Amino acid sequence: MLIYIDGEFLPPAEAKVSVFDHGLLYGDGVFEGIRSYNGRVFKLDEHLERLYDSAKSIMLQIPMPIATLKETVLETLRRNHLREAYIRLIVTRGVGDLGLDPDKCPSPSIIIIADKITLYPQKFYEEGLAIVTTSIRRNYPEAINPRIKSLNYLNNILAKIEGKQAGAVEVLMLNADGYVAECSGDNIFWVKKELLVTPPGHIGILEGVTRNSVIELARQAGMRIEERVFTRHELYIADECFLTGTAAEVIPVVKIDKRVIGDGCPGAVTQKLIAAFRHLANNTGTPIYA
Ligand code: PXG
Repeated sequence: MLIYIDGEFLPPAEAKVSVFDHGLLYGDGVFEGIRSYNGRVFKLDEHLERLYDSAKSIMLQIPMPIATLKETVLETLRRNHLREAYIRLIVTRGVGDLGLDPDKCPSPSIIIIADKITLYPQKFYEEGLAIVTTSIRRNYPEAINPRIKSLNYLNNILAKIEGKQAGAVEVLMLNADGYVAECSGDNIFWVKKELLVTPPGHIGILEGVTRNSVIELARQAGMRIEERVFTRHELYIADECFLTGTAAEVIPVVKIDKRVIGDGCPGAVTQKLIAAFRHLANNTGTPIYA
């Protein structure tokens, strides 16, 4: 495996960052998780745009134009002879001193790791997930905006830990006001009587690339879709529920806090969107090997 780090392609044992990197010291940096399917990178421009937006929001200047970074992601995949891959793109604040001051970090680091993808068990897609609500609230947007995909993921990790203790694969997070926000690493949707609903960006969620693709697919299929605020009550009484994320794609949810959703099986709308998403992912994207 070859990892891109600041202009070089290095084997894992040599791909190292300094203990003074503020990405390590403070979680000061941004990242993206990207997939390639069938030799093409899915929604690469959208992921890159979100990376540069996240960086801009934290006043981190990515030391490479977007077009060059795009080409470097593709080159990393080529050097690793990958067609189906999970790509982790990371930009850290870089090396500074032990203080917080980001101005003492003159050169941000860019890291690209491309590896084979580990898929979730097929069983999850056929039978659906049981999720639970965590007591850990999603970050308050005026503290750390969840729209920033930063290296500071402790909010999500604490939620994940609680979910695992309850035996759940994913965990539902509410925002500080008690409205449904998202899961630890996935966005959430529900369906009732032909209407598809997902929380709006402003309540404090990561606006997922998969989420946005699913909204577009649903619109193309002529579905009615609303981005609006809702409570868990509406989830409990929904006909269907599913999650979206780069790793999970579209995955059904059949139980939330021990309430059975709909008839307890992945619903028709969910199944239709799973198929539509797979078709899109396998037939679009930036070619790795032109
Ligand atoms: N919400 C959060 C909080 C996320 O971290 C998503 C939604 C889905 O966004 P995309 O753009 O992927 O559709 C994410 C992204 C993992 C893992 O290993 C997952 C994410 C990030 C880092 C690791 O499961 N999810």
